[in-house]
Amino acid sequence: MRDAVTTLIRTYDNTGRYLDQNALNSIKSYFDSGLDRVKAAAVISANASEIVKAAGSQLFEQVPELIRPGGNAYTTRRYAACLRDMDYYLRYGSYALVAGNSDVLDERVLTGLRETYNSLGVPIGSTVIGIQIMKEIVKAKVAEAGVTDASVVEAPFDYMSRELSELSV
Ligand SMILES: CCC1=C(C)/C(=C/C2=NC(=C\c3[nH]c(/C=C4\NC(=O)[C@H](C)[C@H]4CC)c(C)c3CCC(=O)O)/C(CCC(=O)O)=C2C)NC1=O
Repeated sequence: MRDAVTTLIRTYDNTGRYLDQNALNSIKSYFDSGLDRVKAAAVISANASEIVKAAGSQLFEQVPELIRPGGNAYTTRRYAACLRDMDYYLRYGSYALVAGNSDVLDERVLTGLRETYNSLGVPIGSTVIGIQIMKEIVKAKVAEAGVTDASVVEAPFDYMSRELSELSV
């Protein structure tokens, strides 16, 4: 599991180079956004269950067939599994936010996920809608908490969405 700094150092060490201007700029932007990323993670931690619940309600409002008979989130067990998955995306998203790097998402969340979802008939498009709804809720809460550039919270949610929807099996 790596963060922005260890990833960069690994890249430069692999070719025996000193950190150049590009590297230093990217480290600087990691530190410059650090306080905002930590604040955002604190907002997520303090509001996690509320965020997941709100995102679930919005998702089922937007795609009501998910919770109708025949829908993938129909039955209490599958409804709960869906919200649990949303909670995973939120929690690991907060780790990636702090790390400034998506490595933890690849390692702990995304590997093999498409295959699992496909074999269980979990709709990936709707899952991505859920992740995006969660991103918007987090952005609003983070902005309320005084983070001026709420765009820092986008990266992990967009990464999960992209990887889930585009990686071919
Ligand atoms: C930490 C990393 C991690 C992830 C990401 C994870 C996902 C994950 N989601 C699963 C199931 C599931 N996932 C969903 C999710 C949904 N259904 C919908 O219609 C919605 C679109 C969506 C919610 C947004 C559902 C309903 C199931 C149960 C499917 C079934 O058993 O039929 C399963 C199968 C095993 C199980 O039911 O627990 C896994 C492994 N597990 C992990 O350990």
